[in-house]
Amino acid sequence: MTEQDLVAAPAGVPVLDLDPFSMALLDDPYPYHARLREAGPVVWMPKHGIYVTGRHEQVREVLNDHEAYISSAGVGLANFNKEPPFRPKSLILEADPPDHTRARTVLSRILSPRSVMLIRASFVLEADRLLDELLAAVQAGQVVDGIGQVAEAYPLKVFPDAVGLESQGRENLLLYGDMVFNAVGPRNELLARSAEKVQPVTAWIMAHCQRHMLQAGGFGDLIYQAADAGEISQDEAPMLVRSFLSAGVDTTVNGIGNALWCLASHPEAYAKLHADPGLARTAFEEALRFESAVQTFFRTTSRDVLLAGVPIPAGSKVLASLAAANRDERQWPDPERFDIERRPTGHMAFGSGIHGCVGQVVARLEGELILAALAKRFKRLELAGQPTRRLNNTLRALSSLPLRLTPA
Ligand code: OVV
Repeated sequence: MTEQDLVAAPAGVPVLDLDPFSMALLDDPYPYHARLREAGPVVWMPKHGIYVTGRHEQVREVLNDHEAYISSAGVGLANFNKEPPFRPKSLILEADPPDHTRARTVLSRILSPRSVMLIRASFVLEADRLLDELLAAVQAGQVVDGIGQVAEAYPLKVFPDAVGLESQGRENLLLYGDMVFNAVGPRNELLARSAEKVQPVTAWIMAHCQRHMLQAGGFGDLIYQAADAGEISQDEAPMLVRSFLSAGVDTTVNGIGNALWCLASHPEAYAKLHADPGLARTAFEEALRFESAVQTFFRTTSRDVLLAGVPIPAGSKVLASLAAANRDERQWPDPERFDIERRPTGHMAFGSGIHGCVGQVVARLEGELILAALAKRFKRLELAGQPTRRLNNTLRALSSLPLRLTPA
């Protein structure tokens, strides 16, 4: 008998006896998402002793009521009030107001639309440089791997450059992201496998959060300047740089990778994008809705709450499926259709509320620029073989995406 078996099913809540973190459901989550939405506005999963919601209205409600649904007890399955966190808690992700507010204020300013305008030109230059290289490779007859050569290559160049990180060792950012996002799930095989490499990778990350490792004027240095100004303490600065390095790369890599997969599997959508590269921004947005890079986050109830009339006791873990909400037929007309002319305002891929992605201006910039650069150079983008998945407890990720590209 496991600990989970002891958690009795609460009365009046539909029960769904599934493990959303099993390999099978991570590999193909959409039939499970449909069952989740259908079963009710909130369901009980005995396997992990959690409440789960996959409808847009309730996901939005959970994320927007940060007093009832707190983050300081962790945004994964683990309840930090009962077990120690796997790493020192993030000062922004795993915090509630008022602690959260100070960190958020600093990061919001560093990643604001105004400040991102200053890096736009360099992001444009790099997208063009990378895609010119890709065009040359295609003209030389190569099949392209959309993940390695585009989805990983571009964010791994522009984002760490913007943070002010050295070029050496950036592959650690992908390994660290894989680990941090696996740690949002249960202690399953996936977490065990990514945690095997935890020590050297964490050591590299933490070393690169130090001030002397960060180029003056970059996002990392700007955090230390905020500490100099007394907005945060000197001890908090490296921890906030860690947030950039945790959340800033694997997310955009998979956002872009998934967008390429969507376009490769919907030729009519790519044809539209090629005809009008100005659609790049909404195409990226629709890909975020359709194949959300970050699939889920948890909250913990701070008190007894009612969600869609369902009573949830204090101290419960609530799983919000951003990805299921993004295909909720109650919210979206024809949700299973990938339509780059849809304006999917209100999608949950960046979350919502006070914890909504603070880097979304940068993420959208990367997605827009890489898709526009691609659309301008190639008239067709097709699958050249079976893509392979990289299973992760939280990320929807591919490890390879063979593409046949036809120059315009
Ligand atoms: C995985 C993740 C998402 C968002 C923020 C952070 C981590 C953080 O470390 O602050």
